[in-house]
Amino acid sequence: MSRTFIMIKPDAVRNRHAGEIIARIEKEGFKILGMKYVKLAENDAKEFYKVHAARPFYGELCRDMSAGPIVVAALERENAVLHWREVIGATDPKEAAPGTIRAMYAESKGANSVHGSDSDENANSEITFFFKGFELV
Ligand code: DAT
Ligand code: MG
Repeated sequence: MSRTFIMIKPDAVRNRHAGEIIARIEKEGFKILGMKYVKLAENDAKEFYKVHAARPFYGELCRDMSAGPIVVAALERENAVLHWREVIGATDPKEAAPGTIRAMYAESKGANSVHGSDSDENANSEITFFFKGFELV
């Protein structure tokens, strides 16, 4: 068993897809260790996405990610990181495979509905960013 960290981004919450995405989490066999509904300040988004600080879209990304409420969750499953990346699809919804969350719901490469950790190491640090130990059940 391994863990991943996921976010339902502001565009998906605004477009009322949060419930369908949570249903997909359950259908894909993930155990929900922790989940909450929060709104990031722009500085929180800057800290979370600091690995992308040098990329041209960093400012827009941090503004978009703090523009409205999000759902954050720590999930457990066999191969959690890889499986969730398969379920969400490519970063750009135009390149995302049919049936993936981004193909179904994303508006654009920036407003792409969901986040998923890219490694076990980053999953653990992203979970720690949002959750205290007692919030993981
Ligand atoms: P992913 O979310 O698929 O792991 P990433 O880590 O490369 O993608 O980038 C983080 C987020 O930044 C991504 O979900 C949306 C945004 N982003 C990435 N590339 C972008 C681009 N070329 N233009 C606008 N936003 C972009
Ligand atoms: Mg990434």
